[in-house]
Amino acid sequence: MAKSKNNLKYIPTEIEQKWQKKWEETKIYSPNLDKPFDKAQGHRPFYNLMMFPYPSAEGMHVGNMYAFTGADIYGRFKRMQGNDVFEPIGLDGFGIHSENYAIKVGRHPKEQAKISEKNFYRQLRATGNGYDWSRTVETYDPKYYKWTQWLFIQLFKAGLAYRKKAPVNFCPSCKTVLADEQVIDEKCERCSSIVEKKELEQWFFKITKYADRLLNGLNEIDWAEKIKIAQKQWIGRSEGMIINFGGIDVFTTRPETADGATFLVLSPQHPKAKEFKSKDVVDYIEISTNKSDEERRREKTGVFTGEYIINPLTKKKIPVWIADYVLMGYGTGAIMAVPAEDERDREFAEKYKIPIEKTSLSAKPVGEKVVNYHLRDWLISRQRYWGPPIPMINCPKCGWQPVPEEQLPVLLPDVKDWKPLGTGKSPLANHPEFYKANCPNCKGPATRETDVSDTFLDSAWYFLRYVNTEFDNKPFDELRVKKWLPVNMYIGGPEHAVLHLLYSRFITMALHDLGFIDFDEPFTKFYAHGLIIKDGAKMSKSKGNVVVPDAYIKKYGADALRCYLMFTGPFSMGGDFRDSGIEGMSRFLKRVWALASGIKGKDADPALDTFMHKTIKSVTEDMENLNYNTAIAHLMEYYNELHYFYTKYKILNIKYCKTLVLLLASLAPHITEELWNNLGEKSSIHQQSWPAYDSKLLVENEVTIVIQVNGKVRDILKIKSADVKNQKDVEHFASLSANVKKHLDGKKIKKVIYVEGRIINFVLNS
Ligand code: ANZ
Ligand code: ZN
Repeated sequence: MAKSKNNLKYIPTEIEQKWQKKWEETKIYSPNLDKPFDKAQGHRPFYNLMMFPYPSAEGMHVGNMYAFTGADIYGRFKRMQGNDVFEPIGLDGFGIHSENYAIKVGRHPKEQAKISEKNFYRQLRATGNGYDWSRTVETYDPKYYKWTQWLFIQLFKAGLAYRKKAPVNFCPSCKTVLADEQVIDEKCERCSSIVEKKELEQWFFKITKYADRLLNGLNEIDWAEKIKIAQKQWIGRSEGMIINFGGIDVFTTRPETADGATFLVLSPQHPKAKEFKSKDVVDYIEISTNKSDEERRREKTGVFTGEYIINPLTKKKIPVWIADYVLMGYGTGAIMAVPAEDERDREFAEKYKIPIEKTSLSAKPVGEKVVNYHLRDWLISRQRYWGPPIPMINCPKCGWQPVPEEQLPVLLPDVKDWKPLGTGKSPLANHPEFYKANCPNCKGPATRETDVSDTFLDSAWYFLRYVNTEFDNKPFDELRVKKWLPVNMYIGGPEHAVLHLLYSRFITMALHDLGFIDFDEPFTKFYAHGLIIKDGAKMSKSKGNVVVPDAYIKKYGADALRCYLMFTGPFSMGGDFRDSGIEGMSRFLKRVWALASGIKGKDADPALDTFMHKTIKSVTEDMENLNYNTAIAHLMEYYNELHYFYTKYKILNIKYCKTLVLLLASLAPHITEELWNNLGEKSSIHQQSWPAYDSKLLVENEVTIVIQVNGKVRDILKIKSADVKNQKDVEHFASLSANVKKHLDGKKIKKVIYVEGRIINFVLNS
C-alpha cells in the first residue's frame, strides 16, 4: 500500500467506473429504512430529495446535471455529518411531454419510455451521484400508477374529486385540455400553440377547499421567500364585499369607493347578459366566448346594453355595460366600475367616454363580507393516451363508481392507435375491450372512464412511494413514512414554484386529513437552485444551446465536470457554462492527485494547523449554505498552502492531505475515494465523518513587518508569528506586495536585510 503512488497517473474514466460499480455493490448509499428510530443511537434519518425529473430520450444536458449534482453534494455532506441519508431517484415519464416526444420520433410511448429510462439512468450513474439505486420509481410502472389510481379513489370517496362541465383550455396541437396553469400568455406551455376554449365534462380535484390551509401552511415551512410569494399570489386570497348594486350583485374589494361608481359591468357570461337581445350585444358575447382570459384582460372591449341602474349611494343613474375584462369565474361576474380609483375601469371609461367622478373614499354601502380566491379547482382529466387511466366506471343506473381497489391497477392497454384524436376524447374511447365494464355496484353493463389523469398527479405523491417501493399491497407503510418524512431537504427549479409544489402540498394535506399520514406539509425545507446559462440564455432544448455531459465526462471525468459546474457561481444563482472553465478544474484535480499521492509523513506544523482549521470552518459553512463555489475556492487556497509547504520541505504531515480529500469528497466523489484508498484507508471515504475544526486553533498570532526597498517604506506585511523565523518565507510573502513588486521589477537585489519580526529591507544594485 505504501508503495510510492506518485507514478500512478490520474485517469478519471478508469477510477470513476470502478467506484460507481463498487458503491452499487456495497450499497453504501442504501440506508436500512427500518433501522429503529433512535436519536441516542445516532440514527438521524435525513431525506434528501431532488425534484422528480422528466427526461426525454435525448437525455440530460449539463443544466440538468447541475441541478442533480448540487442536490447530491448536499446529501453527501449531510451523510458525512452523521446523518442516515436517503437519496432516491426515479423519473416522471408519463404525460404529454413524453407522449409528444414519442409522436415526434414516431415510436410507441411505451417503447420510447424504456429507451429514455435506460439512457437517463446511465447518464446519472456516470455523474457519480449517491443514489439508492435499489428503490427507483417510474410513474409509468403499473406498480406505481396502481397507487396513483388508488389515490384518485381516496379523493373521490372523500368528496374531493368531482365532475363538472366547464369551459376548458383546449390546445388544438396537443389535442388535449390543459389546466389554467399550463396556459401561459394564451399559449400552450408545451407547444406554444394558441389555446382555444371548449366545453367538456371533466374530473376536478377540490383544491380550493384547501386554499386557506395552503396559505397558512406557508408560515411553517423553511422555503425561499420568492417561492412563498409565488404561491400566495397564485392562491390570491382577497377579502371583499358583495353589494347589491341596483339589483345586481357585484364583488368589490373597495366598498368605500362605491360613490365613485359611474357604470356597472357584466361579464359576457353573466346570466343577465343573455337577457339583452340587441344585435350588438349578441355579437359581442359570441366573439368574447372564444377568447382566453389573458386576451380579455389585455385589450379592453365592451358594449353598452342601453340600460341604466341607480347607484344606491349617489342615487344617480349609471349605464350598464357588458365587457369581457370582467370574468365570470371570479367574484359574482359583475362589478361596480370606479374609474377614479381603478386602473382597468379608468382605461375602459376613457375609451368609451364614460364620466369619471371623484369618490369621497368613505362610502358605506351595505353588503355581505366575503373572501374570494383566484385559485381554481385542479383539472385532472386529459384526453390523451400516455397516463394512468382514471379508475372510474359510469353506470347508467348507479352513476359514477370507483373501480374496486382489488381490481387496481386499471392497466393502460397496449394500443396501436394511441395518438391524440382531437375530438375531445381519449384514444381509449375507440377501444370497447377497454371501456366496456360491469358496474361495481349493480354488476350491470357500464362504461369505464377513458381519460387519463394529469401527470402532475403522478408527481404529487412520489416522495411517499420512494420509502416503500417493495410493498405491492399498500402505497406506503405507516412506520416508514413516519420515520422518513416529511422530506428534510427538497431541491429543485424555481419554475415549479406554483404547480408541482402546490399540488404536492394539497395531496399531502388531503392524505393527512384522511388519516393516512401524520404530517401535512411534504417538504420541510425547499431550496431553489439557479440555472446554467449558455451564450446568454438558459440552457434548454428549446433554446438550442444544450451541452451534453457525456463527452466532457469521457474527457475530463465526472468529478471535474461536477466541480466545474459548481464553481460557476452560488448554487442558488446558477452560472455560465464555458469550455475553458472545465480545463482549469481538471488541472486543479490533477494537482490534488499529485500532491496526495506523493505524501510522506512529517510532524504537524502550527501555522498549517491554523490554516487547516480555518479551511474546515469555511468549507463547512459554505456547504451548509450550498455555496459550493466558495467551498471550492477555499479548498484551492488550502491546496496552494499545502503545496507551498510540500515543495519547500518535500514532506508533509498526512493529516493535512486527508483533510483536503475529506472536504472535497462530496464535490468530487471518485477521485477522493481513490486517494483515500491510496492513503491506506480501508473503508469508503463517503462513510467517514466530516472533519471537525477546533475553534481555539482558528486564531493565529500575527506580526506586522515593515517592507522597505532601499530603505524606503513600500508596504507592510502581516504574517503568522510562526513564520517570522524563516527569512525565506518572509522574503517570499513580502515580494508578493504589488507596490514592492513595482520597485523591485527589473532590478537586481544586492542583499536583503531582515530584522526578525520587524523590518525587511531589499537593497538593490545601484
Ligand atoms: C371597485 C373597485 C375600486 C375595485 C377600486 C378595485 C379597486 P382582487 O383583488 O383580484 O380580488 N372585480 C371583481 N370581480 C371581478 C371579475 N369577475 N372580473 C374582473 N374584475 C373583477 O380584485 C377584486 C376587484 O376586482 C374588485 O374590487 C372589482 O373591482 C374587480 F379602486 O370594485 B373593485
Ligand atoms: Zn350500477
